[in-house]
Amino acid sequence: MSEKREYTLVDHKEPYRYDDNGLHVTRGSAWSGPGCHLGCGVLMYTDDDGKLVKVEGDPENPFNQGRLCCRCLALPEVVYHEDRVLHPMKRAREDRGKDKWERISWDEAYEMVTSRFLEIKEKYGPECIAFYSGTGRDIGQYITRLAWGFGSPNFVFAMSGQSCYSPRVAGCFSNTGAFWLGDYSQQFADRYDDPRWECPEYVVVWGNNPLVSNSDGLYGHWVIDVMKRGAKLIVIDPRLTWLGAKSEQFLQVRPGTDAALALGMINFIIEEDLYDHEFVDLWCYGFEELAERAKEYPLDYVEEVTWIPRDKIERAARSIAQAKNAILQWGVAIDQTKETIPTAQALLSLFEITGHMDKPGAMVPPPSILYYAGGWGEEFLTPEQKAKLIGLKEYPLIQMGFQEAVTDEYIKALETGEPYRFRAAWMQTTNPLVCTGVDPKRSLAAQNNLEFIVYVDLFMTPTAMALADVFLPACTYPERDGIRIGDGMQRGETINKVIEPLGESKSDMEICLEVGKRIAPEAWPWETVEDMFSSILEETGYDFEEMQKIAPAYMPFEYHQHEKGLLRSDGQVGFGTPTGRIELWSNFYNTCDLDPLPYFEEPSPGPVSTPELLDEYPLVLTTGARIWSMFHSEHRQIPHLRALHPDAIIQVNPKTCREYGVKHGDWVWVENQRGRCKRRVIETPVVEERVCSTDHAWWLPEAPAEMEDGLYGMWDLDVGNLIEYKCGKSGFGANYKTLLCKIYKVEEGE
Ligand SMILES: Nc1nc2c(c(=O)[nH]1)N[C@H]1C(S)=C(S)[C@@H](COP(=O)(O)OP(=O)(O)OC[C@H]3O[C@@H](n4cnc5c(=O)[nH]c(N)nc54)[C@H](O)[C@@H]3O)O[C@H]1N2
Ligand SMILES: Nc1nc2c(c(=O)[nH]1)N[C@H]1C(S)=C(S)[C@@H](COP(=O)(O)OP(=O)(O)OC[C@H]3O[C@@H](n4cnc5c(=O)[nH]c(N)nc54)[C@H](O)[C@@H]3O)O[C@H]1N2
Ligand code: SF4
Ligand SMILES: [Mo]
Repeated sequence: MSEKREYTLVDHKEPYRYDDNGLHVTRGSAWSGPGCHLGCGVLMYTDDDGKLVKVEGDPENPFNQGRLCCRCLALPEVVYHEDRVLHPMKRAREDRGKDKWERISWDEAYEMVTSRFLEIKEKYGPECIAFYSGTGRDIGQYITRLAWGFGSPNFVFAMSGQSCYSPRVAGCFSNTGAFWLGDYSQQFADRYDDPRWECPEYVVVWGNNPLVSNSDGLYGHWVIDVMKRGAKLIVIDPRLTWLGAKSEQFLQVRPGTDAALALGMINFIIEEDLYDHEFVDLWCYGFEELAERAKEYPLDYVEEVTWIPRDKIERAARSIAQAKNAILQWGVAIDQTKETIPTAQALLSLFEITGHMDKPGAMVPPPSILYYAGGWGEEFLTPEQKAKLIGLKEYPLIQMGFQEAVTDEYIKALETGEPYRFRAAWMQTTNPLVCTGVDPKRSLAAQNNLEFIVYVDLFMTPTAMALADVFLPACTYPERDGIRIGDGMQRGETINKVIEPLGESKSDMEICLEVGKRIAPEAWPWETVEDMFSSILEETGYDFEEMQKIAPAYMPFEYHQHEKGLLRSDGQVGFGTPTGRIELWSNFYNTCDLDPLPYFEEPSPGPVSTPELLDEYPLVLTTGARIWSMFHSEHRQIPHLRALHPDAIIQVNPKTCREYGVKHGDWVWVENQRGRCKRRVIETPVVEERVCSTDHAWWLPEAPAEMEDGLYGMWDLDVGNLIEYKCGKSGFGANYKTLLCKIYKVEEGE
C-alpha cells in the first residue's frame, strides 16, 4: 500500500452510518443505476426491515450541499419497481423479439457466456466480440477492462460519431494535452469560501442546459451559486432556457452554426485588438494562422449564418474578451453536430486567445485522475489487437477520445463482415435501439447479425426484447458498493450499500468481476469486489473500507499549472503538446490529415446546404434536449417521474403552430426525408419560428412488448427514425441536433 495521500476532508458530525429517529442513515455518493452523470452526496434512510425508505441530499457534502433532484428523490420507486428484472434469463436466438424468456441460474448464465465467448475467441479472435457501454456511469471502466482484458479492442458506445463528450475530450487533449473544466470551486472542500478561488466574471453557457442535465461533473446549481456571487451569464442556445431567461445576454443561435459564431467572435476580438497578448505570445502556437482563418468570418456573414443580430455577437465577444475570467460551460450540443471537432476547436480557441485558461474562475485542468479513470486495463491489449479497433485506421483521431470504435464503421462491419465479422456482443448500461443509436431499422438488422448478445440492465428494454439472448439483472446503487472516481474534479467518494440486492440481481461490478475471472483471469485477479476496489484505490494509500469512512476526500489542487511544469510529463513549463504550447494550429489534426484550424461547415441537410428539401421540410429540428425527470430512455415506468413528463413532446413556436394548423396538446407527426415520429405539441415562444425542439429516447414500458406488437411503441416514437448514421470527417460527431422536418396532425386511429 502506498503512503496515505494528503486529502482535505469534511468535518462530519456523524460517522458514515448512524441512526436518526428510528431509521438507519448511510452517507454516501449517488451514481447509477438508474443513470446519472454525477455522484451527489446522499443520505440514504433504511428501516429495521432493511427497506430503503427515502433519500435526501447530504448538506455536509460540498458537492451538492444538500440539494437533490427529482430522480434521486424518487429512488425508492425505482428500486422497488415491479418491472425490474430480478433473475438471469435466456432465450433461443430464433425467439429474439418475442417475450419467450426462460429463467436460469447465475451459474448457467456465466457458463453460457464463458463458453460462447471463449469459443469465439478461439475460432475467430477476441476482436469479434464487441463490448458496449452507454453514457458515463461508474461501471464504464469495468466494461473497458472486460473488453481489453479479453483482448478485444472493440469498446462500442453506439452513437453515430460517438457524439457525446468524447469529441470535446479528444479536441482538448489534442491541442492542449489536458482536459478543461469550468472552475466553480468544486475542487475545494470549503468551496466558495476557499481564499484561492475567484468568482468568474462571465459564465458562457454554450449548447448546455446545466440545471436540467447536471452533466459531466457539473452540478447545475453551481451556475446559480456563482451568479449569486456576481457572475454574469451569456447563454447560447436555440431555445430560451430558464438560465437563458436569467442571463445578461441570450444569443438564440441556429442549430449547428456554433463554429461560425465562435469564429466570428474570434475575428472581431482580433480586429478590435481585444485578445490577451501576453497569454497568446507566451503560451499559444499558431495565432497568426488562426487570425487569418477567422478573417473568413466577418460578422455580417456570421449574422446571416447564425440568425443572431450582429450587435449581440459584438457585445458577447467584447464581454468575453474583456472579462477578468470566464468559463466556457459547453455541452453536448457541441458534440452533436457532424463537424464537431472544428466546432469544439473554435469554441476553445475563443477562450484561449482571451486567456481564460488555468486560473481561478476560468477553465482549469482537473487534478490528476486515478489511473483507473483513464484506460483501466489497457495494458492487456497488445498493439496488434489495438490496431484492430474498428474505425481507427480511417479515423486516427479517435484514439484521443475514450477509445471507442467508430460506430458508423462498426454498423457497416456488422452488415458486410468487413474487415471482419462480429460474432457476439456484451451490452451493459445501454439501450442502443432507442437511445444511442439512430436509424433503428438499419440498426436492428445490423445487430441481428450477431450470433450471441448478452445484455445487462435493471429493466427490460426495447433493445433487450429485440436482440438479447441472455439477460443479466443488475441492481441499483443503494444495493451495492462502489467508488466514485470518474468525471470532473476528482475526489474520493464511495457508493455505500444500504440494502440487499433485490431478487437475484447483482452489482454490475460483481457481474464484470465474475465474468472477467472466467474469460480473462489475468485481468481479474481479485477474490471480491471490495478487494478490487481497494486495489483501484491503492495509489491513494487508503483501502475501500477506510475510504468509505473518510469520503468525500479532496485532492490537492493548484492554479497556474502550466507555469509550474505540472501539465507536462517531462516537468517542463507549458502544455502537453509537441510545441509545449496551446496549439491553435493543431499539429495533431494535421498528422491525422484533418484541417489544423477550426472552420464552419453548414449542417447537412440544412436550410442552406440542401435548399431543395426546404419546400417539403421547412423547419429546423434539434433533438434530445434533456428533461428533469428522465435520464435518456430511463424512468418512463416510474410513476412520479413520468407524471412530470408524460408524453414525447415537440416545442413549437405559437406562430408556427398557427401556420401548420396545430395547437398545444395536439399529436403530430414530425417527419423528414428519412422517416417520422409521433409527438405532442407544446406551443411555446422559447423556440423561434423556424426551429423546433423534440425529445429523444422514447418508448412506452406499458405498451405491448413483442416486436410484432410494436416493441413498446418505439417504432412510432423513435426520433432516430429521422437520423442517419453519418459521422464527421474526424470520425467524431453526427447530426443529432441539426435536422430538417415538417409537422402535421396525426389522424384519428393512427
Ligand atoms: N436523438 C438523440 N439521441 C440521443 C441524444 C440526443 O441528444 N438526441 N443523446 C445521446 C447521448 S449524449 C447519450 S450519452 C446516449 C445515452 O444512451 P444510453 O446510455 O444508452 O441511455 P440510457 O437510456 O440512459 O441507458 C440505457 C440503459 O442502461 C440502463 N442502466 C442505467 N443505469 C444502469 C446501471 O448502473 N447498470 C446497468 N447494467 N444498466 C443501467 C437503463 O435501465 C437503460 O435501459 O443517448 C444519445 N441519444
Ligand atoms: N435529466 C437528464 N440529465 C441528463 C441526461 C438526461 O437524459 N436527462 N443525459 C446526460 C447526458 S449523457 C448528457 S451528454 C448531458 C447533456 O447535457 P446538455 O449538454 O445540457 O444537453 P442537451 O439538453 O441535449 O442540450 C443542451 C442545450 O443545447 C441546446 N441546443 C440544441 N441544439 C443546439 C445547437 O446547435 N447549438 C447550441 N448552442 N445549442 C443547442 C438545447 O436547446 C439545450 O438547451 O446530460 C446528462 N444529464
Ligand atoms: S444530479 Fe440528480 S439524479 Fe444525479 S446524483 Fe445528483 S441528485 Fe441524483
Ligand atoms: Mo451523453
